[in-house]
Amino acid sequence: MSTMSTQTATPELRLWILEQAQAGHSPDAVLQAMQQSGWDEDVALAALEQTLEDFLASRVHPSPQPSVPAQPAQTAQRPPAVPVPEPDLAQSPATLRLPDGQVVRVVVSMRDPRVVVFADLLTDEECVALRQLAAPRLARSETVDNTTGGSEVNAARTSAGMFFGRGETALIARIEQRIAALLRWPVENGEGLQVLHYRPGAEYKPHYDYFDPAQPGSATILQRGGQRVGTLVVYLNTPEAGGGTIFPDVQLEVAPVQGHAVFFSYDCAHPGTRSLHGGAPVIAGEKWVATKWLRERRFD
Ligand code: PD2
Ligand code: ZN
Repeated sequence: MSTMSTQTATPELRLWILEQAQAGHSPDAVLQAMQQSGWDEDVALAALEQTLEDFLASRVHPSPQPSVPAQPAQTAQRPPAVPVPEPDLAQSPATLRLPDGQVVRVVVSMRDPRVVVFADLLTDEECVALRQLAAPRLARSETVDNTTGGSEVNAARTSAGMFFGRGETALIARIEQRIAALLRWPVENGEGLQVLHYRPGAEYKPHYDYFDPAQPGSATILQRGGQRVGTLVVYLNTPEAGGGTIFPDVQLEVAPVQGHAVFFSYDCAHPGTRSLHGGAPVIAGEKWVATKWLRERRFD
């Protein structure tokens, strides 16, 4: 840090930062608000970056897994299973007609890990509109180096992202209702939609979306809505090449196609769920996704 300061980030400040990010405010806006309420710029920036980094790290980043053969599910110390979102596929339907009239096709259904690929979840118009709404609010992918005053690309963050507030616009509310009906999970248990934008070469390294209870930051995060129990990644465009969503434990790759979506659930915070997944590098073109994370309880 270039400035000595006696100010430090309190747990309350860190929680506030996370809430602002979840509510859809850009890091720049959060930084500005912190400065307006008297925080030194360097301290505010450091607290902001550390809090967001800790938040990301609280999702487990394992060492690379052997690619073959698939590991048997780990059962030791596996916490008890909790209810998870689940589409109504009991009769193996080819399509699901949702209450708003959207007819979604079921493309792939896998039991372990629980993964379902849908086509036609969003219309082309909805995908375009979401991209346009998100684009001006994407977080910068560069971080300022306080010692040199220059900027550097953070290697761990190769995509840019933003959060919408839940029900923020009529379009967002309609999409959230559609997802709730598809996955039979209350709208209130969903986090705000996150939009990510990847450029060529950008990727999302394999990770689990649940919060690691062993991480110090997790207790605070889990107070609001409990654990994540399911993820829906919706593709908002079709990259020219690359950018699939991969599940390394079962060597599955889902092709990103505009309007399609991949759903996966995890009934406990344990690698035995085989929910390890990542975004493969984009080879050509760009990639846009909207992610909806589903919590155990109301996420208010
Ligand atoms: O963009 C993806 O394919 C992807 C991959 C892994 C998104 C996420 N995780 C996520 O948003 O959690
Ligand atoms: Zn993920």
